[in-house]
Amino acid sequence: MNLPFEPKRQTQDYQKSDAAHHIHAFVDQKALNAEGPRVMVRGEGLYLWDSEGKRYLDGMSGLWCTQLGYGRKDLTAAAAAQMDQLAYYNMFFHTTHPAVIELSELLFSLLPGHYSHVIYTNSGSEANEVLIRTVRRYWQVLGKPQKKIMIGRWNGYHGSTLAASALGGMKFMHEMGGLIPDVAHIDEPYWYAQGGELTPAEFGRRCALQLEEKILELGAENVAGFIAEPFQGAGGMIFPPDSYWPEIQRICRQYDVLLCADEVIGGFGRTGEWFAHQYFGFEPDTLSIAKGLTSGYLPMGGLVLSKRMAEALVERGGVFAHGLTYSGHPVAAAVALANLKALRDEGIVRQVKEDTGPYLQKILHEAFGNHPLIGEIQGTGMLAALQFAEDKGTRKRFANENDLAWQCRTFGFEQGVIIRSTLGRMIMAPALVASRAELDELVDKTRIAVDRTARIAGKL
Ligand code: PXG
Repeated sequence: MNLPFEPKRQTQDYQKSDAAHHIHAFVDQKALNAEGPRVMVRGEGLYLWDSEGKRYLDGMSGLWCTQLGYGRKDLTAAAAAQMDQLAYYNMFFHTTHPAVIELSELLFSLLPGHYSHVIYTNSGSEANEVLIRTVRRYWQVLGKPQKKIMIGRWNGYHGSTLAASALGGMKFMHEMGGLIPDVAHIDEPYWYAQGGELTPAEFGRRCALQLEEKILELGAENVAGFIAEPFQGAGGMIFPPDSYWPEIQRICRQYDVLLCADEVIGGFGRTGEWFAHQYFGFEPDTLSIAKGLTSGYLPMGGLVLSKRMAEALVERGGVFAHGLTYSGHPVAAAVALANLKALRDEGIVRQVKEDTGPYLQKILHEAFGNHPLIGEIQGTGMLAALQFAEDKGTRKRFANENDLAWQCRTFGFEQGVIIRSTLGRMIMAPALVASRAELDELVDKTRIAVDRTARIAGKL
């Protein structure tokens, strides 16, 4: 075994105990128990090692979150120092603490000037739970308590808790445990799959106009907000056509509907801008954040509010009936602060925008621009999606695209690279600190996995 450490136990021993105690995310647990999960034991930079000593280039930043990669000693040190000084306190009953204050000062120095306040949570799901109550409270304070309905999108993802999954548009999630009242959905702007004969620009506008139709159907006086990811992440790393966001913004403003951007994946430099809405050029009223806020080193999320909303809630709202034990947790805040400092002071976000991001997109286009299996490449910064196509001319997708993508992901693992599959799309979101050499390795290994998949699909 070629390990930079001694695993404490045998892989099968871990797997047996894992099967005895865990229900894993989004998987048939019985099938997983039969197969046995990979046991990940160490991370350094962009690399992970499993308990068998196999090394992987992590092309997904964990779950889109390790902006700085693994093993950053400055983050470890920040956590240890904060634990020594004040391991826990809270923001209840008229108290606060320096760690959370310093984090917020830095956070708002990185955000556009029209945001001022944040409600911290432990996760992205919680950020979106808080969103629903906060948006409704805002309209109550403005004397419009009937404005309660949230509009989301089919195939959007906003988390796994009850209300967050209801905002999302994953029907198979709605079927497990139900929806909540006062939530509606419109179509996703997935041109490749659903655009038909329309140009991307026409399709983008058509999808945006669905929002207007839905608002008119429900009555603008009843609609509180529209929530969407600037680009869909879990739904397949889908970028909307350029015509989409300007039209969505116009509609939200016209009907006095809050525009709520879920920046859980897009935030903290992923696109080469600090936040994805800046990349797409629109101005949301709220931002849901998590993941890259701490580079995933500790759980932390939040709901960022515009000055306009915060002013109404603070000056006219009275008691805000909400609070989480771990909101603004000092250790998570100290790690987030160290993380954001590193992203800023080491010029990492700028590097993604000016150097490594364009480089990744260039080598992807070289490797897959004419690939027989790939119909479209989307991406920017440290983000990319490869769309499988059975017929590139007509954009026909494979009937078994899900199986093919899963197979491609498995080939990737065999090759020592972790890429994510969704319905017919392969996704990459490597750490923002990836070097050109690591990006070369990511694309080279992905190419081998995609070629093997193309052979199975009869395309090579
Ligand atoms: N919003 C968005 C846009 C997300 O992507 C959440 C909210 C929920 O965050 P928490 O912290 O509660 O998980 C997410 C999470 C995947 C994948 O495979 C994506 C997520 C989580 C796990 C897996 O693409 N996104």
